[in-house]
Amino acid sequence: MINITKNKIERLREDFPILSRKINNKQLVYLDNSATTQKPMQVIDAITDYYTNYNSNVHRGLHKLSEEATVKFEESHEKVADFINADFQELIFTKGTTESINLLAYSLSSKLKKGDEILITQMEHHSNLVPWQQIAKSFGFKLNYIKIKNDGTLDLDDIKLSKKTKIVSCVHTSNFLGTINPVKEIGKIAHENNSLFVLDGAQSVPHMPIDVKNIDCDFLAFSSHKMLGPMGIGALYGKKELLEEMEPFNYGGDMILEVRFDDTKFNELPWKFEAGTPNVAGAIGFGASIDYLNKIGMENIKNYSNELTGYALKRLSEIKNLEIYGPLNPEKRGSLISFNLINIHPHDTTSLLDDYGIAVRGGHHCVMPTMKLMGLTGSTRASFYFYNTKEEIDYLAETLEKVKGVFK
Ligand code: 7TS
Repeated sequence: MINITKNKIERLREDFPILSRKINNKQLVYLDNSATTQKPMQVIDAITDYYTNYNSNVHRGLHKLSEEATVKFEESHEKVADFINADFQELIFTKGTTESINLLAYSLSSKLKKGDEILITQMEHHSNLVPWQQIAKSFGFKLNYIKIKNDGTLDLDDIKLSKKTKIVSCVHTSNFLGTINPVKEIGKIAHENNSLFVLDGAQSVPHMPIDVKNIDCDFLAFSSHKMLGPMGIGALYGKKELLEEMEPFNYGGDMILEVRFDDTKFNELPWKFEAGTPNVAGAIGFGASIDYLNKIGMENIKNYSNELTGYALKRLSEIKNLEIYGPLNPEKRGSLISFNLINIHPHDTTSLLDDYGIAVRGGHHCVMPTMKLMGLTGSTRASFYFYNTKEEIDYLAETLEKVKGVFK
């Protein structure tokens, strides 16, 4: 395990060639890690190695290449499952968080009755809102929301459950407010009501140690590309007994044990939920990203992330006419800060920062209802990972003063 010091970061940054790029003749300062993280050479090399040396389909060939690809593919499954303390059969590869939640929403819809209720929060990413909203519309379920308080945390006194509430689904770390929700507490409340508890871990799994058994969530969705791995692959964790009872979402090859003209016997977990040729290169890259994160240690990543976020909160709150959204305690927020410069459109702030080589995201961050609730149309968001430095945050703060100067 590596304790993250300034020297160590410099060495780690050498694994990420893109971080030495120049943008507009300026050194790139990449602060858009909530959208996607950069990839180290170890991940890029693992993918290249697969395509160069053992490209083949999995679970079907009896030849050497297919055997090698299958072993590596299944090893990646194992690594990702271990990473969140899940069992091998409980970890399904999907395209990412969005597909994981769609899989769940559609598969669970057959277990619910008309009039049943689903409870989510007012701070969900569209991925954990639209799928529930649309199945509610299609099948006659009711969608309810836990309110947000003025400080950007959830109002736990507002959790209204009834016998009809069958699912509670909640974001772990908000991608806009940064709020880290008390998920163990929410899960306990859900379980006392016999509701299933679903967790959107897209912004938490990359930044802190996650133990699904300790949290006691029934399902957890996350994406590889937000934790050093490739795009187009992610995971859905589900408790074995629940996955066993659920209907598959996709039907086709690889998810079957036996097919007759009149019926089909499905494959065992996790393959029952992985129909068709999977994203083998993606899976192998995902496995390599897990190796890389384990080498640094998730506890180290979490501690450094708190330190960096605390520093950024301090530097940004020194800027006059800059409004920060979400909790101001770095222990209670993930590694991201959404803000606006008063009277300056976030798109202007974001594109002026780009002129200085700073990559941040500006816009509605896929949380349109939350923005509307707060009377906003958008924000600028700086989001960090362990390869970012305090010097980069200083540069962001100095450049924001320059942006303000442009509009004087
Ligand atoms: N849930 C949360 C909390 C997210 O932040 C995101 C992506 C998703 C779900 C969807 O993940 P995907 O990998 O399936 O797309 N969030 C963002 C973001 O904040 N900026 O770009 C993507």
